[in-house]
Amino acid sequence: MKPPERSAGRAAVNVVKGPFRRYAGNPIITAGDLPYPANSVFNAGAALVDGETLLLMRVEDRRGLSHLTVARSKDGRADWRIDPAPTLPADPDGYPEELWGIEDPRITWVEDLDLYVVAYTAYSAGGPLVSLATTRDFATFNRLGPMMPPEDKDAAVFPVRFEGRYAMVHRPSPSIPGIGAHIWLSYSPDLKHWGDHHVLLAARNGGWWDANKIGLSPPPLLTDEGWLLLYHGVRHTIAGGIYRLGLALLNAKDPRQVLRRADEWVFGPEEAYERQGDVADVVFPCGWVLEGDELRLYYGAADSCMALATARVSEVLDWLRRYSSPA
Ligand code: BMA
Repeated sequence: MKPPERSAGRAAVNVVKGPFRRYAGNPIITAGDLPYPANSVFNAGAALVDGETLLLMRVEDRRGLSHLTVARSKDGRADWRIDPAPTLPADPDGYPEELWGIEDPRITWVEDLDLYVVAYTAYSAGGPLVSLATTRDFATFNRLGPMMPPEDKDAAVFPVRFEGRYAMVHRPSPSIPGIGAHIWLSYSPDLKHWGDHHVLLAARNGGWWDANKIGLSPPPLLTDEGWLLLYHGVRHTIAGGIYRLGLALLNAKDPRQVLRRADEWVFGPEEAYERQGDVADVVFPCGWVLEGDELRLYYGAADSCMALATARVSEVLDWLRRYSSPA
């Protein structure tokens, strides 16, 4: 029997080609592309605004604290125009929960508000928590303040209401060892007061790729088959964590019902820019945009730079059907 081919990384061995294809020009934005000094740029939220792709990027400055900065591109791939100074700096004087910066924004266009709602992590003295802000133009923002106490991250609001209530996905982290960090779903009549909390998707146990700690990646996307959920799972190894991505599908009318969840990860760190950086082996998307049939997934790579992968929604749904059984 022929021995398996050797390769330098894990990429070439037993690869299942998933629906997401990396853009050949990756990474699309690095710290060197910013018009001011910074350590890294990663984990951007994304939206289509005035016919262009807008990224609200997490920029880590040279103190180690993060703020958010806008980049715009006509084709969502190249020729990014980046704001000359931080677009949304942390405001620890007005909002003490932003003491150590703001991170990982997820953008949702909420039709009945006629506004974008940005869910982001505010790094407070008590730990990271979920804050919301609204904007129409990504130049001025209206902070709604902290929504969930620490530790809680990886939040996004749904674009529609369910029986009159807003809904938000988020990920509280229990401090008790052995209790996993699961994805939760909460409801609000006014975007401010949240309750009716449910576990939406639980981290698996033992040796699974998504054991112990999972979190939402971009905001849920409505498809013909339900809400498509892309989430990250963290596998803890002796060498550190590996951040990979998995897929699930939620009922369109009642997102508490999980219709499907794939067993295998659909995308993980393979390329050098994903495997080496400030934090090795991380792919971390906070935004995707759908233009025509093309789904563009924007992800932070190795907590250092921004990268892009594209797919067709139909291929993503086919893959999910193939690698899951109905819940
Ligand atoms: C998570 C978040 C992300 C980060 C990832 C990998 O907990 O803090 O911002 O990209 O870890 O370091």
